[in-house]
Amino acid sequence: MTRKKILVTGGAGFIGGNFVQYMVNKYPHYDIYNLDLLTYAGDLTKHREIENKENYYFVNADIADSDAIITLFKKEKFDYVVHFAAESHVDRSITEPEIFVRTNILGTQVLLDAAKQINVTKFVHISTDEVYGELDFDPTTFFTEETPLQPNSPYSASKASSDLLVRAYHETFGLPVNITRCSNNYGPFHFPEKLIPLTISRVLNEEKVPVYGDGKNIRDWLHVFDHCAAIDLVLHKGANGEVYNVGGHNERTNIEVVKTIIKTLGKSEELIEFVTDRLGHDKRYAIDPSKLERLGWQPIYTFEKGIAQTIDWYLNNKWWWEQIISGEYQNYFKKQYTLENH
Ligand code: NAD
Ligand code: TDX
Repeated sequence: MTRKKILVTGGAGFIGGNFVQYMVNKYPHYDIYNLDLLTYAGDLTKHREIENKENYYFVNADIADSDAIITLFKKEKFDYVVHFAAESHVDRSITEPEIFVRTNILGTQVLLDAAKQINVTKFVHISTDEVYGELDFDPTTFFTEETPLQPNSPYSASKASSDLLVRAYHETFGLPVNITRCSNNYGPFHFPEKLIPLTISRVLNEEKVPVYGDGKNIRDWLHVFDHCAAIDLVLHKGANGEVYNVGGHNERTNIEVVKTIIKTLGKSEELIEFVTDRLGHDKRYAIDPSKLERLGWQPIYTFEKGIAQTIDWYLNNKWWWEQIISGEYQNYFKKQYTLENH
């Protein structure tokens, strides 16, 4: 089999990290390069089981540093780029939008330019369903690939901007690209600022769980392992220039998610604390993934199976998340929330 070089950006984060592990294990004849700046969201301890494998490499770099990126691309001549690196937390984009513009927009443009210069075989850009804006609560409506982009937060606006740049590099320069737009991921190594790992870690520590507004906003939950399989398929089989939506068929209100976690862990619902709503809080996301299903993808995880596996993972891997919530994260949490008992 032909040896390939694959650059994964943001491979020290949640989804990129799972994807790096999936690819290193599945394709021993591919060299997987994990490029990451190691911001607050990136950590390499998650890779202790693969870090000594012969087909795994780590590069510490900033995707917005064009000199470093061009030099690296010219040296390594990557075949494929799978681009996850981003500022990814909506709440942080409300308080610090500037870094979202730099990393998500400028960083993507720098990577596209470098990919164009070395003629990569494929550039897969990992985007989000949030670029489509929000749906109302009518359960028969879904985001399709044709839904207009109407991002509502600085985060989703920066992701939509990067999607448009990816499209433009395909239309203008013929760069072979795909864009994937997925729903909310969950699973191992999910950073505990996001709803599911925040709830699991706080419930395990008997701390209050902040639920925004009335808790009735709906998200569609996609297990990260199903997402990795989807990206693998798009990387190898996606038609150039196409967008693929990735969704889990698992819509839940936030309060249902929180109550499920509390019940599974045998704790009291008194831990729930309704707090001030997020500004511009999108009501509902839901995906029509039929285009990707036609390419050959089906999710394996129901929400019930996935959340049980995820809770088990957090119970068995306290070494990972306890080190994270004991550091700088404490300052973030205090700034973000005004709960009585934290
Ligand atoms: P994450 O925040 O867990 O990880 C992001 C990674 O990018 C971190 O390792 C960080 O160090 C790295 N990074 C940040 N800025 C960088 C820079 N300038 N240069 C190099 N590396 C940098 O994010 P995630 O949840 O794994 O999301 C990955 C991608 O998937 C993002 O593009 C996000 O928009 C998209 N996405 C995420 C979800 C989700 O539910 N988490 C859903 C839809 C789409
Ligand atoms: O403390 C909280 N309380 C709460 O009620 C947090 C952190 C969140 N929420 C709500 C807000 C959302 O309706 O839970 C829902 C999920 O919130 P997040 O985990 O912050 O995810 P979301 O804003 O939906 O965005 C996620 O999915 C799409 C990822 O963070 C994005 O990167 C991705 O693009």
